[in-house]
Amino acid sequence: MSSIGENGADFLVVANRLPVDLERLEDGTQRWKHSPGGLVSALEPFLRSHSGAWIGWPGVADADVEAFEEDGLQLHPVMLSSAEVRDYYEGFSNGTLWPLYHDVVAPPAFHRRWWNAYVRVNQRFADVTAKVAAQGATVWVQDYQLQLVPAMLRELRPDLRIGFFLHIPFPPVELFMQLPWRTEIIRGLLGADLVGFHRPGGAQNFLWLARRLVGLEPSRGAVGVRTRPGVVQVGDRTVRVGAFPISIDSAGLDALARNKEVQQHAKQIRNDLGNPKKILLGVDRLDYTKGIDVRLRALYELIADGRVDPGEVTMIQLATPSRERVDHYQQMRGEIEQAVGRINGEFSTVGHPVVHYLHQSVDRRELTAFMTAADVMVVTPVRDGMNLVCKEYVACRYDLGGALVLSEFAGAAAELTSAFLVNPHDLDGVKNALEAALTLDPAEGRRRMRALRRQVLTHDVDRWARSFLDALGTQTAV
Ligand code: GDG
Repeated sequence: MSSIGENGADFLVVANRLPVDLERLEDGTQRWKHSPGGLVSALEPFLRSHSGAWIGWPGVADADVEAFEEDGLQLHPVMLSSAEVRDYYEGFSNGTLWPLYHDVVAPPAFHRRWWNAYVRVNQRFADVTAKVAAQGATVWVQDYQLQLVPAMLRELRPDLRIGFFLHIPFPPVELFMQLPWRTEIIRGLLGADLVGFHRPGGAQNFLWLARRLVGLEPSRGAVGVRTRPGVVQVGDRTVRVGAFPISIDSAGLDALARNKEVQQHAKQIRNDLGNPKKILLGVDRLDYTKGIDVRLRALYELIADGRVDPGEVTMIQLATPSRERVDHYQQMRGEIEQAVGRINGEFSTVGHPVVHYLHQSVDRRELTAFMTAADVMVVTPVRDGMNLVCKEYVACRYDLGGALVLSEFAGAAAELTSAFLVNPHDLDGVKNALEAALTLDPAEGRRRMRALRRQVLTHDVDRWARSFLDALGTQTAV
């Protein structure tokens, strides 16, 4: 680790979180630890292989830390006070935008104090970026926490090339229109040269809103905003809009799954579980959008109906702790733990619980071993921008074993059409798909997995980043 020199960076990622978390230890010292999450998993392999800077919050309130360099990557921490963590992060980002953008599966709350903090923090991110970017640099702003940054940054640094990518769904117009600050958000995003979404539907929603909220309101001072497919004309500036489905480090994961120690560990896991006939696996941040309750309910009913033998089937549900101070998350955690308790209480025998529930995070090797051991991966979100877990499972199955049950409401469903696709609101449909996956003919399973792997191995995170940066017209980073 070393401090930063005077030269500005040519390629910058701006995200709510740094790819490392600051940890305060009990003895008063602090250290950096790699932080989990979809965004970090997706971008890290790409960024480390290029030279660049990352601007983000270190994950601890009131931590005023100097910029530093790690493995050739400049890290610029942005400070948040505890009130800002509450209002900008837990409040507006995760209590307003997250539920609103995920089809209001939980009711979004609208508070002016949260919004004001969101504006203030976005401005701080823009200010730090404006300071550390070299002349003409490319800046890639990430995700829903920072939707005002593109316009704020353009105001400060018109020389920069600015891209924005949204990692969560961009909602239907009728839902977005609920947001009291809808026009400000659209104007914020229009500060970018390129606005990217996972799915074409999100891009279309955005184009419609740009025309409706900015183009048709001359009283707000819009300078002739016009849209056509994939393009918004903002005065003399052209903003491109498109779909860029994110992916994973497919080859890296394939190689890790082939590793002898990981394979040994996968065998050990099956052994530790008492060699069940079938292992079901769920891996999610503990989030109400992920449909963990749906799969537990389906499993409960399948056992109660006598269609699944609890002596033969074991489920591992890994639920990584997430946003634990946000109300909906606390409530949902209680409900999920109750559902696990109900299945185990009614159907387990001593020493053989049906569901192994882990509210903790495990390291990448162990996660890969879980995926290699699992006969059926169950991914049932009620709404998910993409979902990387299902792609990771496919990348691990070099043996063409395993089966994937996947929600139609995950962005990944558009690519992974050989999975058992389910509507998570249709419990009977989920039960049927789980049963079909558990009793899958091995030849049919290999056929499906081969098709899934063809997609995932040829469409990896590097290709995603390159296609976004090509569309942004960047030569520096690729
Ligand atoms: C957002 C969008 C979009 C989970 N537990 C552990 C662990 N993980 C890793 C997974 C995966 C990542 O975290 C989760 O990514 P997802 O894509 O499934 O979900 P979100 O966190 O909600 O991500 C999502 C994504 O952004 C990227 O654009 O796909 O739709 O919601 O990589 O493997 N990793 C380790 N231990 C764990 O316990 N090591």
